[in-house]
Amino acid sequence: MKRFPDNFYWGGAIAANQVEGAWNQDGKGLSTSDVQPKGIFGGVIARKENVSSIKDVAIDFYHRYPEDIKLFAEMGFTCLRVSIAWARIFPDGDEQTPNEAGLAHYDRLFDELLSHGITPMVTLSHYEMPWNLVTRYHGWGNRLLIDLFVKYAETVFERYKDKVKLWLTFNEINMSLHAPLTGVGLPEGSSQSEIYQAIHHQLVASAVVVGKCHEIISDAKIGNMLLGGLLYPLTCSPDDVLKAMEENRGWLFFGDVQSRGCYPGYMLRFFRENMIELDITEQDREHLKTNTVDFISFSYYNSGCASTDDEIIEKSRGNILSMISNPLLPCSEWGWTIDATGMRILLNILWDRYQKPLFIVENGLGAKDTLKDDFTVDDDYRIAYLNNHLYQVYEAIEDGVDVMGYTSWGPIDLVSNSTAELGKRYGFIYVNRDDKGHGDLARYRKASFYWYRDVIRSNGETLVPKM
Ligand code: BGP
Repeated sequence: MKRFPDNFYWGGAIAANQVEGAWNQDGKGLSTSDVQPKGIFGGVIARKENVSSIKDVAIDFYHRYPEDIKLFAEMGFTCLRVSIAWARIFPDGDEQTPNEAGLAHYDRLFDELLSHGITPMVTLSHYEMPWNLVTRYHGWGNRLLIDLFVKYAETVFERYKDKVKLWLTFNEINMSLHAPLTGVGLPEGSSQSEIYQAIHHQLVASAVVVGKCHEIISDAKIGNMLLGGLLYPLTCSPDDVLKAMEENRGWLFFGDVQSRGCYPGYMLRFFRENMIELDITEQDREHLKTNTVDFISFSYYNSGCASTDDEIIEKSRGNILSMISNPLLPCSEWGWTIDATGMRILLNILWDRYQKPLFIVENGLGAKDTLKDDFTVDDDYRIAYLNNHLYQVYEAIEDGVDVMGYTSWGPIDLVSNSTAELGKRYGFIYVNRDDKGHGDLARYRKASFYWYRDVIRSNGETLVPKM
């Protein structure tokens, strides 16, 4: 019989800056997300009265969360991954005391989830930080950020210790290499040395808060979060195979540090050969070594290819992550390769490498949906994508991989991270708002809503090998 483990977490994942809105309410400070209205690759604007962003209201989750959580509960969610907006707790990031209104908001949110039997999983930092930390301190380039982040983390651990037992440190921590402003608060065009130094500070901060979390909430589990940027060699030439290995290490290295507690030899070689001299103290090494994560979480949307052919590499520039498309696989409307088997491969790679429980905290299909006159949406393409990926999760579990749970990305439509569109929809729940901000924000159940409800109800038994 095809079953997922008992106590497998089923649910969805959202991030504060992509759903909440209320960008300047209840004392919230300006964040890096607020100054990037066109998404993380769209540049920075100066926030003035007359400049607005789709994220200012987003899907108004800040006010509508009780209604939305009710819908998640109707699907049978046992877990919802959310993030706390750091700038709601410490508006400028460097205050002595936290903003009580911000803390109270998340109290209400967690209470609401718990009252529906939904376990909150909280990301401490999901693609936003107080903007003041960028302008005043040079972001994570400044070692002081470690202390400021630890203070923020301790504050929320203390406050929510009875309510939240699952935590993640930094969302897609490896993304800083591609979007330095969003990841580590450094301007585009920063040098490799500056970026890796900022990343080092973030890795140390991540380790310190793992320790703090264990101290403050003895029964909590805390994980890291990687963008699973799985790459295959474009051909079977050993040079391409080696290139794919190296490029995969470019993101796996974050997991190596967070899970194994030190920089791997191949990174030391990379730093040496690229004249990158990091300021790593003895105390940093100690923190990394003693505070490794309890589990590994990751996002997986698509795979790509690696090649040593310059012409092919040149053509792929401009893609997010500059991934080379796999000629054998189809793509989404946004050009993201669709590769369900990659889910199984990735789960096995991470399990073989780390031997720690894995949690799939993002996966899904961004697509254009049509709301019909009867307020339903036929999103069979989304059902097929999710079914096929989830079936491969099942296969990986059969392979012996320890998988804690699955939270699909954007269970309710939300603002896209890369392009700030609302028309790129991931949800089981349709939100009536378009890219221009038109619409009354009403929520409607899509066909996938009922499909996911049945998957959860049957603990995976209704999944089929391929749709
Ligand atoms: C991940 C982010 C999410 C989310 C998702 C989908 O990289 O962690 O925040 O947005 O990708 O990407 P997009 O919104 O660009 O479609």
